[in-house]
Formats: sequence, structure tokens, C-alpha cells
Amino acid sequence: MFLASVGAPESQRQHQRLPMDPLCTASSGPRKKRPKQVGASMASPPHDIKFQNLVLFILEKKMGTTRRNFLMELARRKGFRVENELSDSVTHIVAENNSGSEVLKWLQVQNIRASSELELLDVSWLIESMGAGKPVEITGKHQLVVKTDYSATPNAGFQKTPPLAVKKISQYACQRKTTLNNYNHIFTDAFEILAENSEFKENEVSYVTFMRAASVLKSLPFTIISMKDTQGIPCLGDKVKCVIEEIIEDGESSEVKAVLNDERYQSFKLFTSVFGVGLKTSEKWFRMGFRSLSKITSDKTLKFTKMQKAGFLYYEDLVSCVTRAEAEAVGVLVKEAVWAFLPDAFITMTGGFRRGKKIGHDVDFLITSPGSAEDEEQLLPKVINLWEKKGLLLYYDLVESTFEKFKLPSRQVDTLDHFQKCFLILKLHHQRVDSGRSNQQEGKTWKAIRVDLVMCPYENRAFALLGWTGSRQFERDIRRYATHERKMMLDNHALYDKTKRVFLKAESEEEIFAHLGLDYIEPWERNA
Ligand code: DCT
Ligand code: MG
Repeated sequence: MFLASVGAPESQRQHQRLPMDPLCTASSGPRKKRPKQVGASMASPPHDIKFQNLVLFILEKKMGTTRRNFLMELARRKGFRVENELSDSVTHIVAENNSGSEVLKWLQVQNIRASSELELLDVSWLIESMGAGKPVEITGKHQLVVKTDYSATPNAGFQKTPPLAVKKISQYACQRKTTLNNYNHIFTDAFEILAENSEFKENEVSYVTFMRAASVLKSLPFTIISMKDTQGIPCLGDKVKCVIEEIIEDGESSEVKAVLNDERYQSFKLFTSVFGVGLKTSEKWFRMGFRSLSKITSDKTLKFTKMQKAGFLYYEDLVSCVTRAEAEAVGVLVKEAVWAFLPDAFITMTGGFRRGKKIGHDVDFLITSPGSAEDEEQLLPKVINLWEKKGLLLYYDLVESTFEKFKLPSRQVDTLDHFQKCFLILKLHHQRVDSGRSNQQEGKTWKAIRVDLVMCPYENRAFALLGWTGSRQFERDIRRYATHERKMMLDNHALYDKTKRVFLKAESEEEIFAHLGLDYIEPWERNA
């Protein structure tokens, strides 16, 4: 079972580990302890060079001989050319825990002048590249920053190492700022795959463990490059640290590799990519022996819901992400239609796009109006009707409101709200036919886009906005924080103070944060 694969305690494992053959990690299941191979790099066979244009040199300073030998060996196995000595042919210097200034200083001592073409890179670039099996694009986060003032503090100019005095990091995402600038993709991608696999297995505990780990790592302003960097970071238990350690050492996690190769994971991933297909249906199809969508759609005995039929019909469009330009174009359609019936309505694009994401799986909108409840109730049916007449409506499911005023907020962190809402697939006509996709489907001049419209009472708009902005992890944590730290109950409708037994009103998200005693976190800092 998943949780049973937790390895020996951290301290114990530390002694047993040494740089080892990374190719052994391809095996499935938990990590095995492998025998010591002292000086493995000395006796290594020659490796084929896959990337002729790069010549790497790994700096031993602050890294140590063992780790340097290990990284050199691993990089060579992955097809990189790594020099033992620094020479004119070197194009990339890779360093760990050194600022750009420190590397330059070292070069000066060696009497070597660094040319402007020489890349000074953080080891995170090499680790990511080895993980990707090819050199990844060099971005600002990989480049060591050079400050000319050497009298500055040792870490000055090198932004991607942990600051010397780390401010205590909260276990709650609502007390951390998480922008889309993720310095730890190599780890967070791994944890998101492990979390998804746990979700497919309906293992809630394990799902939460991995999602919290991914979330906290996304908030760090530096890249984790050694286990030392994980000290003091919450939400990283033994199991999680074991995965991090393996990625640092080998560039990848054997457990993630095993999940990606697992037939059940692959099938669930494929099945749930169809709009309207959840875990129950995936489980059923998997048990019935289905492994491909074509076999499913051509099976005469299977019955599909209206939602699934639409999911299959527009599959190609729906799996290709919605771009911001497409989201904006949908926004124009929504505003036109809504304002035709309710000119004073407020319309806000919520979800990932409000958090600054460039792509999404759908476009979410929150609609509210200070007008009468009856007008409110009639709006979505009118909008649907209009789009139907215009031939823009490919699918819709209108869910009537079950909202009751003064109902206590839900105790569940994951429940959907009671507002009236509509899940749609809209036909978005291309502004101009320029994508390869339209060539594939000759003559098709539109794309099917998933859209969620939510209509909420005016007094609840701040809560609804906070709830529909996400991310999911941020929402879970702010509700958990309200419950455990403030004895309050928060959901998409309201905030209730259990001690004072009152509902706390709010006109804006800022006021909700203030009621909770939290510093305000901007939407683009909620990408937890
Ligand atoms: N939400 C939530 N709990 C859920 C589902 C959603 O709190 N179980 C909130 C958070 C985000 C918002 O609703 C919109 O949901 P999605 O569209 O699923 O998420 P997203 O962040 O917009 O992601 P994507 O970019 O993939 O659409
Ligand atoms: Mg969304």
C-alpha cells in the first residue's frame, strides 16, 4: 500500500545513502537500499555524448567531492559532456550554494577570465535537465546573479538559495504567498502525480499529504537543492522527504516513474480526461477491461450520460487548454448576454485566470446583481436561451439554487456551494483561423470551451468570489485555518464565528481576511 512504503527515519537513511546507479531507480515500488559504490565515477565506462554543444564543468567548492563525482557521473550517463578540469571549451559552469559573484571570484583565483558567453548556473538547472533527459531552457531562476560588490553578504545577489534567516513558513496556504513563479517544479510535478494517483485510489490521507507538500514547495522563493534546505519547512513528512531526497540524488523519483507506468493510473488519467467521467465510471470501465477511449465509444453495451456524450463529442477541443485570449473572448460573450438582461450585474472572471494563469481547463465566472431575487433567478435561463438561439450552446446543465440564508457554513472543506450555476460548453468562433488544429478538422472555425457560470446573492458575493478564485488547496487551507485557528466556519456563502455565534458580514475579500486575522493575499498569490 502507498503509505506503507514510508522508508526508514530520515536520520537512519542518511547514513545508508550514497550516490548510486541512477538507472536502478527505474524499478517500481518503494525505494530500495542499494550497496555502497565508493568511487563509482572513477571506474565508469565512457558514455555517449548526446548534447554536443554543451560542455559542463561542475564546481566542487561548497559541493564536496562525493556529490560532485556523483553529479558528474549521473550527467554523463544522461548524455551530457562533463569535463573534469576547467578549460576554454567549457560553456556552462554548474555550482551549488555559490552566488555568481563567488563563482567569479573563484575563477579569478584560478587565473581564469570568464567570457560573457560562459553560463554560470545553479545546480537546479542540471538536476532539472537530467530529470527531463535533455538540457532544459535556462531561465532567470537558474542563472547565478553576479553582484560587483563583493563586500556584500555571502548570499547577496544569489536569490535562489534559502535566505540566511528563514521566516517561519506557515502550514496553511492562506498564510503564504504563492505566485506562479515556482522554483521547485521538479518536486511539485512529482508530488502532483503522486497526489493524483492517491485520488484515483480514493486514498484521501495520502492525497492531502502530497498536495500539501506540493503546495508548500510552490511557495518557496528558492529551489531546494539539498536536504538541508528542507529544514523548518512544514508539511514535509518522512514519506515526502524520501521522495525529495531521491529526486535530488537521481534527478527523478522511482515511485513517480512507477505510477506513470502503472496501467490503472494511465487508464484513470485517460478516462477522467473526458468531461463527465469521474472516479466511479473510470473504476467501472477499468474493471470491465477497457484501456482506450476508442474501445469505449465503439462499445454498443455501454450507456453514457448526456454530459459524457458531450465529453466524447468535443473531446479534442476540451483536452486542449483554454488560452487567456480564448477566456477573454468568452468573457465578451458572457458580458454581452448577461448585460442584455441585467445591465447592473457584476461579472468577474474567477478560477485560475483570476490568479493570473495563462491557460486553464475551463473559464469560470461569478455573476451578482444588487437587483431583485427574481431577476437574479431568471438570468441564467435567459442567457442559456439566448445562446441556444444564436447556435452557441453545445451543452448545458443548469443547477438550481439550494441556498438558504442563515444556514451554517459547511464543515466539509471540499463541498460545492448551493448557488444557482450552469456548467456549459460554448462554441467559440475563432477570430482568425491560424491554429494547426483547424487544419486537422477541415473547415472547423470554432472551438468548444468549458464555461462555469455561478449566480450568487449580492450579500454573499465576497465569500463566493473568495471561494471561486481558488486554488483548491488555498480554499481548503483557508477553511481549515478558520476552523482550527479561529473557531470560525467559512465556506463560499458565509463566515460564522462559533464563539460569538454570529455571521460576520463582508463586502470584499479584504474584509474576510481581516475577520480571520489574516494578512491579505492577492488572487495571484493564491496559486497554492
Ligand atoms: N473550487 C474549490 N473546490 C473544488 C473545486 C473548485 O474550491 N472542489 C474552486 C477553486 C477554483 C475554482 O473553484 C474553480 O475551479 P476549477 O475551474 O476547477 O479550478 P481552476 O483553479 O480554475 O483551474 P483550471 O485553470 O484548471 O480551470
Ligand atoms: Mg477554472
